[in-house]
Amino acid sequence: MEALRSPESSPNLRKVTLAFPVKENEVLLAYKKRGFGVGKWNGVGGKCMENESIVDAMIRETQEKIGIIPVEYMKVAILNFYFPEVSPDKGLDQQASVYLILNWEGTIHESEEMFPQWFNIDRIPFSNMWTDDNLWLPYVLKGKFVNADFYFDRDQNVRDSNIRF
Ligand code: 6U4
Repeated sequence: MEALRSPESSPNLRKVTLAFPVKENEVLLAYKKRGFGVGKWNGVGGKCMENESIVDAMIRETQEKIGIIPVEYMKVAILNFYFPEVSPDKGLDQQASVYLILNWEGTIHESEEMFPQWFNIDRIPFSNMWTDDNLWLPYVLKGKFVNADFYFDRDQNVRDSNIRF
């Protein structure tokens, strides 16, 4: 059996962001209309550009994808996603920095890439999300910081994980 790639063996994980606006007992998810993760509800985000800080990428991606500028936010997780059955050349292995957005400017709207919708935190549509999400999102919404590694099979389901709270 092939060895799993690990943080040590994949030092150059692509940096991506995931952000979740929250208010009272609701969280905003966005439906991915195209690209990687198409058809899934997810946080808002995307790839960091070269020489861009992670916070700047989170703010830019949130503005591009749902129209708002985060002004108050907190980092709540660092998640390493590995796709050992896909060639590393495809660049799918990635490290997501996850934020809750507590306050923002502007009005939430749909973009070409994402359709946003508020969900009660007790009714998150985990069956239409990445399969790792129910292993960490409930915890970060309760205020825990999560560090985790997730390994996916070729159907994009979690086949192994290592979660640290
Ligand atoms: P472009 O090139 O603009 O289409 P971009 O939108 O920047 O790409 P993309 O489509 O590669 O990024 O998607 C990366 C996004 O997908 C990031 O926000 C992280 C998220 N993502 C990837 N794997 C995930 C996983 N297993 N669980 C999860 N989010 C994941 O919750």
